Amino acid sequence: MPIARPETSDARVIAHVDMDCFYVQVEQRRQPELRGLPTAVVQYNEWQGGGLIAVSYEARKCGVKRSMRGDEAKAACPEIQLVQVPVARGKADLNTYRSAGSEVVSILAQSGKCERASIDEVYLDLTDAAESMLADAPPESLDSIDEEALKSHILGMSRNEGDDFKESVRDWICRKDADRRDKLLGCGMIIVAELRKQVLKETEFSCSAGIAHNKMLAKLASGMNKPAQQTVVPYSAVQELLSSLPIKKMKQLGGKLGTSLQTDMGVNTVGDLLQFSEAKLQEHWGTNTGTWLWNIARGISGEEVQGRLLPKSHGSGKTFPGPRALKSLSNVQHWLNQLSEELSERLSSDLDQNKRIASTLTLHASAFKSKDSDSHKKFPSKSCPLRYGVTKIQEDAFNLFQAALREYMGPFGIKPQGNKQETWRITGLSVSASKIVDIPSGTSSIMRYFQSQSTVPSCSADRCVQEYVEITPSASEGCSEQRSIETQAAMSEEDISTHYTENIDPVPEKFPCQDFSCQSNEATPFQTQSESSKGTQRKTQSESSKGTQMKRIGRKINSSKEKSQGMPSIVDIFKNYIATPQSKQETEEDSTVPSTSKRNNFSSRSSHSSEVNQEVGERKETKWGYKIDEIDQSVFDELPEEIQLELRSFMRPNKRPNAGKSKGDGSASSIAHYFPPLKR
Ligand code: DCP
Repeated sequence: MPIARPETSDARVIAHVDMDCFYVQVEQRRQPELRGLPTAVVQYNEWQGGGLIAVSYEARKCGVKRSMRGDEAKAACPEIQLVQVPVARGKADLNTYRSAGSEVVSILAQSGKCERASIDEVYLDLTDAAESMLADAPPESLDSIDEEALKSHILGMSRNEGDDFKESVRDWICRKDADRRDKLLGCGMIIVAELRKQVLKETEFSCSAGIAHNKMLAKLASGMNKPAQQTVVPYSAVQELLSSLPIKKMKQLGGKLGTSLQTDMGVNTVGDLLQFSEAKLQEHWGTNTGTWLWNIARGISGEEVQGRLLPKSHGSGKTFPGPRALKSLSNVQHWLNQLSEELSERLSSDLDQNKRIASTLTLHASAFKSKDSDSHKKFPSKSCPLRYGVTKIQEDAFNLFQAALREYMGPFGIKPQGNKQETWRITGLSVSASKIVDIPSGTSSIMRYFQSQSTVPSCSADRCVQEYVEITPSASEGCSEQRSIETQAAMSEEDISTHYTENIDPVPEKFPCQDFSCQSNEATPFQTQSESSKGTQRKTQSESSKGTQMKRIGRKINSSKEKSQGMPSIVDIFKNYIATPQSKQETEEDSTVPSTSKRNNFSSRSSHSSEVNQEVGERKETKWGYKIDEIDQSVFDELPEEIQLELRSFMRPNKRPNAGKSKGDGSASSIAHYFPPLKR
């Protein structure tokens, strides 16, 4: 079936740049003696050598995979070098990797509109740069074309046997009869090759790239030839690429919707979708999803590259799988304090470096109850206006938790069932700060800004605590006189369990390591294209003097010592201000998936893992089920998209209150009904 050809004037040049085995490269830069050796980065626990989260290409050649544990990797490749993820506050500290990613972004951002898509992925809109090149110095006019560009893989490029690869690429780039789209892609190839070389030179990191006319195709292409290579998708190659592309490999089709397309409609490749009319797809999947499917079958995607270099939110999370689940209020508070401290640090540095301020604090947790038919009930997420200062964040986070727990446990809290009381277990905690905006310049306006953000509280923190203590059995454990002893006891238990229980499951083990920073979809004044082209770190003189002022403020905000000494700080502005928890659950519970979905590979891993979990768990606590599907999704928001999608599809097997309804029902046709929206 012929593909509808969009207007030539729509031709854009989009690149997706993806770092190769990123954490490994960061560690190899830190320890150059590891370069060229089979290397893997592992989780910080020691159970079976820790879970692998990044594997070098040398190690991959020996059969080492990310799903393995350290011991397995050693068995497969005895000479493998295992490097532990840095740890801070009892959890993985990703700051090194995050900063390394920022180094790359600041180089790439100089070439055009740049969107930081995850910790190691960037989209670039190079249309303007390619058009300028085509106008001023088209490839055929160049004396020579860079070797790196000549090593590009061009999908669908015909080559006679014996032809020199690079010569063929040169001919393709310099074809006089090429259409404008291909000419622009040729320019894009040269620009991206140059950028990749620059990244390598300045950061020592290699990366791979995909170059195409839209984000979707560029992303597909970047993973096709790794490491350190680039792949181009000319318009003429789109149909062939998609015709053989398994449906689940397509972005956003890795989960339930993809499975349902396979089982309900016999669609195995993206190309198979071409047999259905738009109306038919809409009839089956609703208006928006139907149109979206019709478009992707033709390689059409209108998604713009967002000018966004800074994260949209900051967060810190940790999971407590299996027997490590938290069971006392004091233990929860201990971990919330750690997470809040990290969050506060990141907020201060954002304020310091970027002059940005966040206004909403959100608490997410995942939990299960000991004996409840309603055990799938989700632990509600709660938000309140954010108050700066580590102790305030800790306080508010704990209050939010208690309010959420009260809601989760229901009006009675304790439900006598036989002689046993119902209790709760927390398997994941995270705190995040969102609604980040640039602050007005100057200290006084910052103060005004904060004052204007204050709202009248509807629920006092004390009341929340009080109510909570009244209703839950575990709350009694949180009484102040017991707290310190309990915390110590609980902590030593956590330490002990680390040796054999942490990260038993191959998937959730990633989460403790994934303290996250969500990415913004909204450009800020720091993120406009013109600003981007000046580089992320560049500031005008007046901006840097503002920066100095902000540094002072940032320090004040972060200093609880100063606060205790009674020095004025922004924190004091909020002294009469109390957190108002608001449930966020509804907005986050919008995923609707087809009922016909079957378990995917991850699901089978899950069931296996649960068994392992249970087995190991029984050694310590016995009988606590581990509900992996309730782990907070935001914890891994920083991971590459396809991994997020894969994990989401695995983690949300039961969330479909209205399954079936949306099918054939145009009114329930939003794509958001089929999978959770990416917070990007
Ligand atoms: N990561 C993680 N847990 C996962 C997947 C990834 O912590 N389950 C981290 C480690 C990776 C980084 O994110 O280095 C980027 O993930 P990618 O999927 O891009 O994989 P790599 O960059 O490691 O390898 P590749 O060269 O295949 O992209």
